[in-house]
Amino acid sequence: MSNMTIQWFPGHMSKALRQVEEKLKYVDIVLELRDARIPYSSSNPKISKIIKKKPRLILLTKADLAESNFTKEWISYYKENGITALSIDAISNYQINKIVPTAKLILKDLFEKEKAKGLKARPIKAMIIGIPNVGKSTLINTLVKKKVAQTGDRPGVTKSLQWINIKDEMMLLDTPGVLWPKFEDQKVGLKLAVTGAIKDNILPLDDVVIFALEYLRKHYPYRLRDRYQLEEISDNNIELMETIGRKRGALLPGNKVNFDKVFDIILYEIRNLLLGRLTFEVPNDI
Ligand SMILES: Nc1nc2c(ncn2[C@@H]2O[C@H](COP(=O)(O)OP(=O)(O)O)[C@@H](O)[C@H]2O)c(=O)[nH]1
Ligand SMILES: [Mg+2]
Repeated sequence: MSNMTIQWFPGHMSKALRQVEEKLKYVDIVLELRDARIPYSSSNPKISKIIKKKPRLILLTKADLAESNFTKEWISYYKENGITALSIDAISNYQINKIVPTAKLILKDLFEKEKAKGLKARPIKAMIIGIPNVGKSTLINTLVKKKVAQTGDRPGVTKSLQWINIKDEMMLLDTPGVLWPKFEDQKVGLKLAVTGAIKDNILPLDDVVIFALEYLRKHYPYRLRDRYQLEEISDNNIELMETIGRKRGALLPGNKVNFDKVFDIILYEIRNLLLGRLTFEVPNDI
């Protein structure tokens, strides 16, 4: 592996966590987004400490890109740990309408207590958090499209915060909490890069592509073979990339393989379902 030093700003991470922590007191529940293809690597390891006992719903985003049986495994894994998780796809609207009812179920006790005290029924107050590119804005837009209204000028709602009303049942803080992934662990960084969570110039692209090919060779060999029409899958990464490059005509003058082009082809195809739905980590890995 080549040098994997990452431009890393711990200050950003603590500031982001602090901002989430400050807003926590205004909401009933946190909707924590994680990428269904890498639910562990796309989370922030410090978030559980910050959230403490605040109710939480984990939303596994981009479920359309992940293998559904593994997504189910993750959901069971969270359940075993006392956390409710729901897989969603904010582009095709898959399970979007389950978010509010699931949040209601999680908050059942709280609302029953309020009712017993004679308080009026009220919308759930929620905030969305997650690492960059996990789908926060897309989800907010999808939820908003389902119903109108921007801010909440309701009694008992802090004026300085902006809320988005989702039907009459939920109010969402209009700015999501941005978490930073923790990619000091090489594998975590590589998974974030393969799925496009971090920009392609952050890690050396050859490392990212080699990681992806090794993962595919081990877990999805038949897909590699079919996609690139390989008779056999070479154990040698350079040789494998060369074969793919030649098959695709990614060549430089002198009939040499254009590796930069090969990197782009492979990453594009992985990220855009051309090798099928892919999951890059399962609960057993962690
Ligand atoms: N396939 C798929 N792509 C998604 C989904 N949600 C978001 N995206 C894409 O992921 C990228 C980042 O989404 P965005 O909402 O901007 O992420 P944010 O940085 O967390 O706000 C965009 O290209 C979205 O189109 C999803 O459920 N499925
Ligand atoms: Mg955004």
